[in-house]
Amino acid sequence: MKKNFSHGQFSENISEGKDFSRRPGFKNRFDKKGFWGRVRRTIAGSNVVLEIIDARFPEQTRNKRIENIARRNKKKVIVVFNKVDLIGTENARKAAQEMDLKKETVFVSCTEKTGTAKLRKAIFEASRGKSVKVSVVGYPNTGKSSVINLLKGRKTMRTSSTAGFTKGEQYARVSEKILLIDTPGVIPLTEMDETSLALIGARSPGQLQEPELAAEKLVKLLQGRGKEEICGVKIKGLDTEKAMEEIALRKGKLKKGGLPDVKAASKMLLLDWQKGKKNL
Ligand SMILES: Nc1nc2c(ncn2[C@@H]2O[C@H](COP(=O)(O)OP(=O)(O)OP(=O)(O)O)[C@@H](O)[C@H]2O)c(=O)[nH]1
Ligand SMILES: [Mg+2]
Repeated sequence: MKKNFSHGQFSENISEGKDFSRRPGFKNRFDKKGFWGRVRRTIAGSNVVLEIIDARFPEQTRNKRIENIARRNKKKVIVVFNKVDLIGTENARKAAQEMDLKKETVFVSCTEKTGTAKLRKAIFEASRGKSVKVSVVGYPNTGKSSVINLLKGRKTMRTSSTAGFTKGEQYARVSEKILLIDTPGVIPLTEMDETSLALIGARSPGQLQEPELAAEKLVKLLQGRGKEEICGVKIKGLDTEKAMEEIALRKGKLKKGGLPDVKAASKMLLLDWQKGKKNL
């Protein structure tokens, strides 16, 4: 297959800020078949790659396959630790130091709008001030569309806590010289189980077979991080199953007969976690 890639080849589906994938009849070019080919072509057709990772789980949301594709295509990668507001920039920096990254790293928060100038500078330096196309890639829900909005200074791309929200590539010009390409999240093809995917936000609670398991794992994780209560329920030292029942009762998630609806409470808790609610 021809590997050449030019803007024109897919421009019928792309224009700035418009999500054509939502129009009836749109054929999703990022369907599983050919997915990696698509990622490869997007990267090959850009000059710089922004790999967006979730600062809370840098190792798990980093994608070495993307980095390898970029290296083979001789494209510079800037690793963006996003959502630093949820763990603190210093902790994110420490985590970065412990990783074998050897790449440019930038720390940003899209909600608190921090790190923008450094990110712009990194892109400018990577392109040596020339006009660039920047592909923005990463796992579902890491904040790719949000980072574009951050650079743009306003909401151009639609964002959502639903994993896999962006369906096709979309362009956004953030300055005379910088053109960004938003892409759908990279579907992790690794052996990661659904619980782990839920915790890193790559699978939405509604898509889980067993949200209860993921919610219990989350409670355990938060206990391990020294959190004392969730939704007003003291979780310190509490069995995770019991904790979820208490949370269901506290949040009024009840089945007929007043029994706690743990499944509903689990989905609610996971959604708050994936949205990056501050109190979790
Ligand atoms: N707390 C916090 N939440 C963020 C930040 N950036 C993004 N989010 C939230 O993370 C969720 C996902 O953001 P998106 O920008 O839609 O992520 P995406 O990578 O484009 O997701 P897909 O298109 O589904 O692959 C949304 O609920 C955002 O509000 C951040 O810096 N801090
Ligand atoms: Mg998106």
